[in-house]
Amino acid sequence: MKDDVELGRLEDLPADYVKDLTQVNLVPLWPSLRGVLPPNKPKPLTQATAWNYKDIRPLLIKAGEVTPIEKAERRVLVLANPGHGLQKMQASSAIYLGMQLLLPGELAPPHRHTPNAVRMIVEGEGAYTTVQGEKCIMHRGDLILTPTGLWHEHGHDGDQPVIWLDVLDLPLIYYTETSYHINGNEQPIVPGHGEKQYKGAGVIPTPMFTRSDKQYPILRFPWEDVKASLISLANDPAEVEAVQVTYINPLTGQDVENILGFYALMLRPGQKLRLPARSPACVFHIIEGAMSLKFDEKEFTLNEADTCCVPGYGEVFLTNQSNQLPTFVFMTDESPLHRKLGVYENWG
Ligand code: GTQ
Repeated sequence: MKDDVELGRLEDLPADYVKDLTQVNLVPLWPSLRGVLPPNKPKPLTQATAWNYKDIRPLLIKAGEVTPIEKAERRVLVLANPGHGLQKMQASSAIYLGMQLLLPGELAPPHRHTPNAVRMIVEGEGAYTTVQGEKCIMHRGDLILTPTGLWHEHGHDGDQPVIWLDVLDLPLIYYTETSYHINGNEQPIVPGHGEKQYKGAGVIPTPMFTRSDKQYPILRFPWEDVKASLISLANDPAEVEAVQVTYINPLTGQDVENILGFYALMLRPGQKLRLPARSPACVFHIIEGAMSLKFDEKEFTLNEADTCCVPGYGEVFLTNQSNQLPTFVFMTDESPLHRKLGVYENWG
């Protein structure tokens, strides 16, 4: 069957026939067949979209003035993709992005929920997230996990605003009608820090020859360690083109969370990098430096703390804006989800 064959439209059907169908909750497939199964390639709603931190920051600080934490629980401005409609609050089909503000002395109260979350710290010192009793200090560039079902609350002992980027798989969890939360009590702090226990990439703690069966051994990935890994990779071997690392669970070697994947990328001074067309949508967030990002006919300049989302199935061209300094980028995508669903593709 040729794709240029026009299928029958709803308007081609007798009106009383369509009415009879509707009456008993039936729908003809053929008027919608090309919509749900487009030829050769999906037609994503997700549009390549950038959000500049210089636009977000003053509006988020204003949110701190107009809405007390008690009236927000989480004081977040959502980075919404216009392709999905802003009210849907999604960056892509599976990814939610939000910028969260916590002011000195505030507490975003304890809860747990089915969506998985991570925080990428953007600005400020003195705040922390407690995850299942483990106190995770926030510094710029750190990644803190709050995987599905784990208790978490955010507190702030410092004296300046703290801002971070929330990345959740909320749109997918909401779509599957499995999204809910439970409020709880403040957690007693338990001793120990996963990122200290699992400090070396090649060794893990095995007291008395036993491995931990913790599902999430590392909850906080300090930026200084990730940055050092990137710089080391960039130098050995010096020819490696894409200087990229994946945040993994050291006990399984798999991605740190079930649905979204998290990565850090270093663009060498002056580097241009082409990323292949792959099925997952992808988010880019600048930790240090600046780059341009080109997708289809759109081109964005991304400076520190800027964030950009692109749909799947298209090449992405990144160019470091500096010939002297590296640029460091945090990335999120839907690869773990696509692999589990069996729909992951890399078109090269
Ligand atoms: O900090 O727990 O952006 O529950 C959205 C939902 C952040 C959080 C969000 C949440 C949180």
